[in-house]
Amino acid sequence: MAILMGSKNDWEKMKPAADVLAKLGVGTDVRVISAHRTPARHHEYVTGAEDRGIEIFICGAGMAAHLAGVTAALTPLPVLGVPLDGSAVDGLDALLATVQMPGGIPVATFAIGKAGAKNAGLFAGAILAGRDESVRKALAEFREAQTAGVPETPF
Ligand code: RP5
Repeated sequence: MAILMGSKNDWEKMKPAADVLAKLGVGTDVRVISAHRTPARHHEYVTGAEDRGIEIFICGAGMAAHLAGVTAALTPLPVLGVPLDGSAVDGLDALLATVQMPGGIPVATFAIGKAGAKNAGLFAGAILAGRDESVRKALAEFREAQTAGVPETPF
């Protein structure tokens, strides 16, 4: 599982993806790779990923967020895009840049920011759960614990 982000400044917002995958027992390779600032690193990492056993990409970026889309252009593997806030328009730019892919190059786009990162991690786990019994069990336990942690009243 690869978790890519456009800047080291994105890590705090992308960490929930790594945290939830750790809870599911799924290892992650976390990298700072920018479609704009490090295009050669991006190309090399993504095109060699399948041979290194990467099955899914989670890509988080802010502003003109092309990281997920360009990653999807370079690989047939599933790409989960997380638009990040922090810009002058609070992530709306990243949301549109991530979600508005042309037909033929799919990116599954999640909510802006930390909630999107967490859900991308859970969604990646759900993909793996189709063939991995231990991830399936861990996901069920996560849901049970989450439900049990919701109080019946706010007092
Ligand atoms: C994007 O530009 C990054 O994903 C980040 O969210 C944003 C700003 O990057 P920094 O200037 O903080 O490095 O490429």
